[in-house]
Amino acid sequence: MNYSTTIANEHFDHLLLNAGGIFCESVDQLEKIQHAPGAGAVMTKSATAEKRAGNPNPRYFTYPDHHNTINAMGLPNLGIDYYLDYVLHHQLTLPTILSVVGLSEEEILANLKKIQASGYDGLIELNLSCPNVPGKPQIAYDFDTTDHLLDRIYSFFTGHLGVKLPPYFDMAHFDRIAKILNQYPLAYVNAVNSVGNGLVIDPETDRVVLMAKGGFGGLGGAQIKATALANVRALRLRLKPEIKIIGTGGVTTGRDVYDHLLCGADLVSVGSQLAIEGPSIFQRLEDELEAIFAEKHIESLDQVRGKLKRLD
Ligand code: RRO
Repeated sequence: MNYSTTIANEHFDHLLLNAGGIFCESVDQLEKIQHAPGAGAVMTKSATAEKRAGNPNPRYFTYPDHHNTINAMGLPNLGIDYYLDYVLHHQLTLPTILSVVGLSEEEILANLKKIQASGYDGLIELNLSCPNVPGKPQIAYDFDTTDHLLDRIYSFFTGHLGVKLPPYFDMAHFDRIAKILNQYPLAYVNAVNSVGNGLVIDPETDRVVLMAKGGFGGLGGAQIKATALANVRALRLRLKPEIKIIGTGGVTTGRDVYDHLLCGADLVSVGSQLAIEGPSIFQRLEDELEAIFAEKHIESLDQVRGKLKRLD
């Protein structure tokens, strides 16, 4: 299959990439994705202005079923200068997306100003949905704040920006966020971040499995697939066509990638299952996707992308 896909000025030869937070904190990890067969792009860990240690351990838990996770990492990262240096000065094999975040509006704006001043011309992802910093709400659940922030950003910013969104659960919220995003020249949206503030209990000890936040954390893996697909689909039906979509959530098989495509995803990222299996997962998923295309006699991505069928 020809997987050729374009977002803004970036060209992708494969559809899959690592989801934010997974295999992307250090250059060593990032390089493993750069060289993973079947990978189409690399996402860096969301960077704050200064490096952060994150929340105390345990802060990441894989369910015994090996397909689901909960995390309260708390934004551990090596700081914007580290990741900016990586995308500017390393020999990158794949298109690489520089993810940024901030603990305040001013920090976000300062990070974007720094990136713009550096001359970096690649894709940037603004994480509006980190669920795990104690006392800091997920920005994109506050529609007015999101609109105001994007307005401030686009008063000076000329780069290629995408936004990482939290999952929405109400049709009125899909309408509201799409209307806001459609006002801006965004390159893409990435839907979805982990499903915030779930709670997992260890049946042997009757305790939570994460140290921070009393055990509350972001859910990932197979359990969030239906929520992720709903968000990709709902956004694709509402966003202007220039805004592309990275589908994230619940990908453990080639069929899951196929379903994200049906809902309208341009690229698909893999989080929990990448952490479980390692970077060899990209080739497995692409091979499984190829098998589905062969079985259905599909010859081009256009026959699948956004082509979900309704019953009426
Ligand atoms: O670092 C984290 O705790 C984290 C982040 Br920034 C995010 O965007 N999503 C997530 O599940 N964890």
